[in-house]
Amino acid sequence: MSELSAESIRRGLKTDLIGQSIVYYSSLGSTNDLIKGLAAQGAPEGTLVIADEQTAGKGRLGRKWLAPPGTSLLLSLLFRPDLAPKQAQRLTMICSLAIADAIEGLTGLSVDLKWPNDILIRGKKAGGILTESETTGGYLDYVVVGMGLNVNLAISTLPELRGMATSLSQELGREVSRLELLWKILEGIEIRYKSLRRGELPHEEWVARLINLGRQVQVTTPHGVLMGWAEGVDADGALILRTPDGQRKRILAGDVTLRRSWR
Ligand code: BT5
Repeated sequence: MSELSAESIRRGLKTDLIGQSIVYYSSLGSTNDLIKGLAAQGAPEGTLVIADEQTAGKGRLGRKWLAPPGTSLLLSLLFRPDLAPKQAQRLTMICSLAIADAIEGLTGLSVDLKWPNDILIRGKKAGGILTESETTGGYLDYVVVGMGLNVNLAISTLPELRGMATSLSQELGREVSRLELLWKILEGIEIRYKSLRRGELPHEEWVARLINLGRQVQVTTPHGVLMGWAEGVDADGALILRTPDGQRKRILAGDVTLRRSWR
C-alpha cells in the first residue's frame, strides 16, 4: 500500500505550516528523541519527523511503544507555541482531536479519547500520544507531540498487547492508506493549531470525547494510588479527582496512569 517518504507525504499535503519540513527515516530509535535534537538546533515550527520503524519507541514513564515495521503511523511534530509551560497539554488535545476526526472521516469508525493520552476504538487502544516540552526560564521553548497509531497492524503479532489493543485494519477487516490518513491528520492539526493561536481553546471539545470522566477511577501517581470520582478536566488538561474524603485533587497528566476502578 502507500509507501511513506518525504516526497510522497509532501505530494498530497495541503498545509502551509505543519509538515513544511519533513524528516523521514525507514528506521530510527524514537521520532520524539530525534525531533528534540532538531528542535535544540533551531528546527522550525511544524517540522515533522516520521518513521516506518522505531527501535526504541517510547510511551510515558519509561514504557515502550511497539509497532512492527511499516504497520503504523509513528510521527512527531514540533511546536513553538506562545503558551505557558503548564498549557502544553493543549497541544496533546488538538492532536488527539485531529486524529479522532481523521480516523472517523476516512474510515467511519467511531473514536473515543481516554485521559490523558489514549486513542481508543471500541474500548481498545489504537493509538497513544507522548507530549514532551522544553522550557527555559519559565517559558516554553518548544513542545514535541509524538503520535503512534496502529493502522495496518495485526495485534496477534504482538502477544503482549492482546485484549487491550486494536488497529484500524483489525476493526475494518481491510487495510487503510497510511498516507491518506497522515494527510488528514496533519491538515486537521494545522487547522486546530491556528485556532489555538487565535485564542480558541480545544478543552470543551476534548472533554466531550473523553470516556473516563464521571466515573470511579484509580490513579497511579509516583506517590501512590488514589481512588476517586473523575469529575472533570481543567483547561490545562489536569484531571479533577474527588476523593472519598471529599477533597478535590488536581492531577497532571505527565506522571500518572488511570484505570477504571471497580467498586
Ligand atoms: C503512550 O504511552 O500511549 C504514548 C505512545 C506514543 C508513541 C509515539 S510513536 C511516535 C513517537 N515517538 C516515540 O518514541 N513515541 C511516540 P503510554 O500511555 O505510556 O502507553 C504505553 C503502553 O501502551 C505500553 O506500556 C503498552 O502497554 C501499550 N502499548 C505499547 N504499544 C502499543 C500499541 N502499538 N498499541 C496499543 N498499545 C500499546
